[in-house]
Amino acid sequence: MERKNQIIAAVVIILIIASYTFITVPYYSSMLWQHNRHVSVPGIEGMSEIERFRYLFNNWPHDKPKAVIYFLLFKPRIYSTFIKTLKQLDKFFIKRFKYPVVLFHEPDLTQSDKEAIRFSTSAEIIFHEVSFSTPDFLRKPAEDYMKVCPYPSHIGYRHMCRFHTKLVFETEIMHTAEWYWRLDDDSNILQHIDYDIFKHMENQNYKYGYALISQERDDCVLGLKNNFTHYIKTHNLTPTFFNEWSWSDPVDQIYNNFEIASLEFWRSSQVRDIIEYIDQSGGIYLARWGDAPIHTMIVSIFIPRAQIRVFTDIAYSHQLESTVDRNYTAVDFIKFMLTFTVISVFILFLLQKYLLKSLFIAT
Ligand SMILES: Nc1nc2c(ncn2[C@@H]2O[C@H](COP(=O)(O)OP(=O)(O)OP(=O)(O)O)[C@@H](O)[C@H]2O)c(=O)[nH]1
Ligand SMILES: [Mg+2]
Repeated sequence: MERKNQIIAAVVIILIIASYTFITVPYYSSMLWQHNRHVSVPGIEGMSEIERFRYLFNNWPHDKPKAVIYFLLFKPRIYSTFIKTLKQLDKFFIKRFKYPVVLFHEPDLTQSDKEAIRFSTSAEIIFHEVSFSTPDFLRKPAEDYMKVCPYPSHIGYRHMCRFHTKLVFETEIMHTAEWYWRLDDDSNILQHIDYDIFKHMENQNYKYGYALISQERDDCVLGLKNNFTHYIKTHNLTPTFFNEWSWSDPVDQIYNNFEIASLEFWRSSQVRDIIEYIDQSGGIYLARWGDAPIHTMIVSIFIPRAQIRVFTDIAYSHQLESTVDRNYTAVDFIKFMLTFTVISVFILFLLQKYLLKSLFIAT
């Protein structure tokens, strides 16, 4: 019996060490490897973030699109969500195609948060601070409108919607770059992307790209379509596909947590003008219009379908929506089996050692 216990204990220890080695060591060693590989451009130390960005694009290969990937960071989700997303993006796209990642963040981001983010990726990271406040033209106090479409109920969400709708395009970075790919901290790139999506957009004369369509709640777009319709009429516009789109029951929206687009488009005077009109109406705060339905409407007014690329070939997911059936890889399966086995053997070992023994003694 003594000998049997020793054998079981040895097996358990070996399995624990094996699973640790198999899962944890590669994880940390890849982090170290990536960190050491982080390319620091000579002479760039001491530059501000925006100077580093300018330097990068001033020395950009002439045949490569001036493109950035951008996120808006939300401090409470950096460690739980964002870093995992960034690692996936790094592994499946940036390592090969090397585009900079711009991280817009509020003032609460600390130096150690920045270091942790840089440490987790091989990507060239540019931090860009933004401060949010309700616009001056909004006269009503927040408590008067936060009950309209309170999903979610924090005002930061409305600031975020205004940022993606309008403010992001007013930053110097977005004035310098030609293309952007917006992702959210909960955007998952699930497999390798084996072509340069920005070059693809440029070569095929696309202006806008997305991966998924989702549905917005009717009570979160109150008055939005009417505002756009009014603008279309008063400006005598002929929309490309605005009139064919489903704007109610349900409201379809381009799920712009994955959005690739030409910045020339968003910087054009006609687009800036319509964004200004929508912004000034106050609906982003008063009715919680999301950036997704707003962008969808703008795109459906100005861009022909032929210039829109739907990236269903990229394995992407956000919340429950996905371009692929979630299929788990062989490595995921082995990791699961190994963890399951270790835990089961450990429980059996404890049962055998303590519970059965005490039962035996009791009887
Ligand atoms: N700085 C800042 N960023 C935010 C805030 N709320 C959301 N974000 C960011 O904006 C992006 C979209 O936020 P989500 O909460 O995922 O919004 P959503 O995709 O409409 O909602 P879900 O369907 O629940 O994912 C994410 O990258 C967040 O990090 C906020 O209050 N402040
Ligand atoms: Mg989200």
